Amino acid sequence: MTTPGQEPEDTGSDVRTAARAGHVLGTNARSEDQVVTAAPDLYPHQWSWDTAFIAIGLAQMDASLAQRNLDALFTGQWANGMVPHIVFDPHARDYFPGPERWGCAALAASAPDQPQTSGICQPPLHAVAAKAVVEAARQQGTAQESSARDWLKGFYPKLVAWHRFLVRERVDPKSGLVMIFHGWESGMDNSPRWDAPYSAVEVGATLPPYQRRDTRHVADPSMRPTDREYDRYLWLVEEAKQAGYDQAVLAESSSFRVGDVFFTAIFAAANEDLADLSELVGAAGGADELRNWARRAREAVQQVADPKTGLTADLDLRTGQKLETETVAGFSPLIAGAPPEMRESLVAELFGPRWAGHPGLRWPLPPSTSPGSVDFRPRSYWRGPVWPCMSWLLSWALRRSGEPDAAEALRLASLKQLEGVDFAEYYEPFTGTPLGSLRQSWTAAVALEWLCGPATSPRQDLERPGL
Ligand code: 2M8
Repeated sequence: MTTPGQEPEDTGSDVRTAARAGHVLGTNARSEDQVVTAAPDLYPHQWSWDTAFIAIGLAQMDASLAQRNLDALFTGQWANGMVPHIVFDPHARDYFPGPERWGCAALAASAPDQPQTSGICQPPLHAVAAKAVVEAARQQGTAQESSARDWLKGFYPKLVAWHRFLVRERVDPKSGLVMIFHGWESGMDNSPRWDAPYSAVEVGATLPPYQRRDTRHVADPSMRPTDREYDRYLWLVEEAKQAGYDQAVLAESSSFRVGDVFFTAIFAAANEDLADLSELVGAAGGADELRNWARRAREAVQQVADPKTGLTADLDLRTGQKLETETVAGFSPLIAGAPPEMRESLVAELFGPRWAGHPGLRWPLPPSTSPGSVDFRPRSYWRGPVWPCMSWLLSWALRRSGEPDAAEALRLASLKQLEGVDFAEYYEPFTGTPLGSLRQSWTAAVALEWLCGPATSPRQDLERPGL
């Protein structure tokens, strides 16, 4: 592990990394509106949580550009408050499943006609992004700060509507965890977390034929989910369509219904940040409700934590089974907030031999699945590779919950990982080889935040009471 507080030896390489990251975000931006897509070939649209990460990175350079990206995503927000997981660009056709397959505008009363969107959601990191944007604007001068505050007045109610959707439609009353109806909603599509619930999904004979496009954009198809997995992903889309994307129907009928602990942890953190923002827009009256949602989400996360390690499990809501897999999502209490003893044991676990302290790793960073697990596959997507966006989320959470040394260790190791190589979607843990999409926007964005954001100049206003 890197010694806490240690500076990267070669600051010139940091400047080069920051310049390369800015370049990737610039070339991934659409020329007409400066909206940054998730990746040029593999993901040529706006993805929901990718956009939150992208905004956090862009904000370090230009807060108004970050605002524009969040605004563009929210043009796809549904009337029921849901922020869909993809907002489609009508000019980019080379992605499957595209808008025709989802059919949202025709099937769901709350879906917008334009822009076209998918019919499911992803983890709600957007309030965290909005807070980061406002804080970055404050550092950029009085004019930027005042324009960010004006922007927030319009954006804040959209965030509240999004969070209210989750509380109304998705919080499982019994466990308090956020329910998801598709593994894509977790953002960790083929993670071993979902192996058991997916094994019960029976693909119907009426699944319309389809042609995958994703495998064409990677060097080796084994980096992507298998065809069998894809059949199930597409079948769940058919089920959602049959339900007319009605959330109450899906909560009863979907053959994939899981309490997602990591989604819930992000929801806890996002509610805290939204409560902080409420004061800035003169809506402090709403803060109590938001902090209450945060508390409930935090408690739900802690409820599924192992008493010894603090590592969490997801919950299969169809069977009541606890899904105990060794994935990076196990560190959810670090994101949601945890009592000091739980935090300490999770930090020890994080840098221990089953995770970032595994002796074979190229860089001391947590892989998406523990190398000690039977489910570990070093090159296969969410089943083993290291994802910089996850390392960032953990380092951000550690920084704000009073673990600056651990946060700094992840930051420094990640900057080493990204030095002189592509901003890939994910990295092989033992060799450091870049895998998947090689110009992935959120990877470039988190590099910018690590290099230009508050971690490089600790600020008082990042101290968070109450966690
Ligand atoms: C991946 O998911 C999409 C489906 O939503 C795909 O494989 O086609 C995931 O890594 C997800 O977390 C991410 O938001 C998306 C775009 O980067 O790609």
